[in-house]
Amino acid sequence: MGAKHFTTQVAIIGGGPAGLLLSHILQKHGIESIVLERQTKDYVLARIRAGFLEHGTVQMLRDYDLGERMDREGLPKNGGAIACQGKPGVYIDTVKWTGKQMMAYGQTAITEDLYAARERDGGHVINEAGQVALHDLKSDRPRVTFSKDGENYEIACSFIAGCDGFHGVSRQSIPSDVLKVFERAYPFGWLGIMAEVPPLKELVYAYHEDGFALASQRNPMLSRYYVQCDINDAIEDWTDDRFWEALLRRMPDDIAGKITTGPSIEKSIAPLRSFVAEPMQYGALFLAGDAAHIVPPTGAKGLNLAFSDVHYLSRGLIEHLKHNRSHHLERYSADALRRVWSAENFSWRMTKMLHAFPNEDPFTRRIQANTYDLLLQHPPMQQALAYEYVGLPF
Ligand code: RFL
Ligand code: PHB
Repeated sequence: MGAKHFTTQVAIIGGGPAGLLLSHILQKHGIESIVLERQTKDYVLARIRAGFLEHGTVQMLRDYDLGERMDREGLPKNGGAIACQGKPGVYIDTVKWTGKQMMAYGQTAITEDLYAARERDGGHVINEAGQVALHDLKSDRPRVTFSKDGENYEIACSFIAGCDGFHGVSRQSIPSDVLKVFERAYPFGWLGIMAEVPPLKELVYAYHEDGFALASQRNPMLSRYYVQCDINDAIEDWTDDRFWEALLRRMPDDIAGKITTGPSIEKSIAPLRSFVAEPMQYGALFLAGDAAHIVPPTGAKGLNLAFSDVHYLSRGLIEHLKHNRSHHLERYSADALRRVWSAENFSWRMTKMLHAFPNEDPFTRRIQANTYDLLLQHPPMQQALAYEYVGLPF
């Protein structure tokens, strides 16, 4: 049986935050798109990931009428605290150094808001799209084929946005002799838990010789905590008791004393990885978000970076499709990659400063300790960190 046909201007692969936001912005500018998502909506909404938004991300969500619930339920933050075993802590005050606030608001809530907006505005999102394949990327009539409920479909479009995350099909559709990959794996992961207990007032990143720990939050009754774990650990290795014991030991005593513990309602392990694929364009295909790059979560940049890609890509697509100018679309990969590499750099430095690296040689450990001392003793170092943490300008 032949495939059923759709036509649209932009086919968007992946209905995570990047794909949904792109579709929303394009629609605001009168541009049609279809989002193809492999999973069910419930599955996408159940994923628990990032939680800390840069100033520019918050502004972008507000600018596109997506800020209402965030401004009601999100927790504005003036920065975050960094601690290091046996030393005084340092507060990275983004308001003092940059005049800008950040926001604790979970990716889960953002994805809910984006789905709600797509449904309200009649956006075309197809969940449970299987066997997505991209064709004729070097032509001016690229196509996407997929299957759903046993039927085959084809979408004819002008452009394809690959927003399908690290394991998606879009990046893999670019010939390997075109794509350059830059990668670093870290010899540890993060074990994260969610617990229905009041969080600390501030985010706290802590170095300890046993490993990194992070205190974060989602709302006044929902805490998010992480500890560095072995890359080979399984979830079953970590009872709640073991988790809390590790967290409290790794946090400075005065901070540990303020942490409310309780049963976890979610627990998962994420590997840490730095990854960039270049270029972020191949013919009519444009990659955005985790499809093109991964950062270790230490800098809280992953989701923010996905949204900054969407900023550059939507600008280029709107200019091209509405005004027939291709200046920004042609520069998309170069513009997006400049910011991607700055976030990779920041996330890599934060990861190196704050984690216990197995089999570290004593020289490297001294350099690591000194990096923290420099930060602690020199306000300009804090200012520089605050400038990157709050998010570079687009
Ligand atoms: P996503 O969120 O991965 O969304 C991609 C979507 O594409 C779908 N998909 C496909 N659809 C159709 N056909 C295919 N062949 C497809 N293949 C995949 C997927 O089902 C999915 O819905 O990428 P996007 O939109 O670029 O957003 C990026 C962010 O999700 C990501 O950067 C952050 O969540 C990274 N990240 C974290 N970032 C932080 O800043 N702080 C964190 O604490 C944090 N924790 C995490 C994370 C990422 C994790 N992953 C990827 C496993 C924890 C985890 C576990
Ligand atoms: C989170 O709340 O999940 C979070 C916050 C800050 C980070 C990473 C994760 O750097």
